[in-house]
Amino acid sequence: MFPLRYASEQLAELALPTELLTKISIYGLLGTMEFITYVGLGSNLGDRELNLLRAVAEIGKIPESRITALSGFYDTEPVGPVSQDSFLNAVLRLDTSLTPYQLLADLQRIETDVFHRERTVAQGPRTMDLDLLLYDAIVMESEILTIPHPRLHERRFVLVPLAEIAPDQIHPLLGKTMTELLRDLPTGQRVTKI
Ligand code: PH2
Ligand code: MG
Ligand code: MG
Repeated sequence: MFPLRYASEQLAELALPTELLTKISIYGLLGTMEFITYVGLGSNLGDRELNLLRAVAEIGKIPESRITALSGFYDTEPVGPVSQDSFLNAVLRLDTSLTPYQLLADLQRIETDVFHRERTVAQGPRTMDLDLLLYDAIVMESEILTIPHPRLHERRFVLVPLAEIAPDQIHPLLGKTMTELLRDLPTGQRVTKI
């Protein structure tokens, strides 16, 4: 399903960008390294609010990581090719010393083991979707992970909660803040704070 689960950690590390490897080795020498990441949460199956709260609690248990901000919860119109129920979306900030691949593995473990998520319809209904949106100022693209999240800047259901907790955060590829990206979005895509 996800090769990461079976790949050795060394192999996964090889695909990390030089910028991050440099930072890891320098901070490794100093004995501290922490990266600011943002994770998007979404649910449109079952008790959506309970699902989001549960996901926050589970993310709080990820090793070497701590939640340092949490947005409000937003009821959002479904976006994309699949006709489905409204989502509840939120974004949290996670300070971590895990690498992007380690963090991705933990997020996928929560989706699968805690929420028994079934990956049947692409972009379809799900009990829990956890997306790694931003990892520090890193830009990377591999088969299993693209950072920043490739559709982040087009989605009001991501940008509204992200701009709530990180208004001045710069998108490392587009060079604009989250507030600016949100301002640039065409109207539409209903997003309502609950
Ligand atoms: N996730 C999708 C597809 N469409 N629409 C909303 N409003 N919120 C989501 O989280 C969402 C979506 C696939 O990841
Ligand atoms: Mg998603
Ligand atoms: Mg996802």
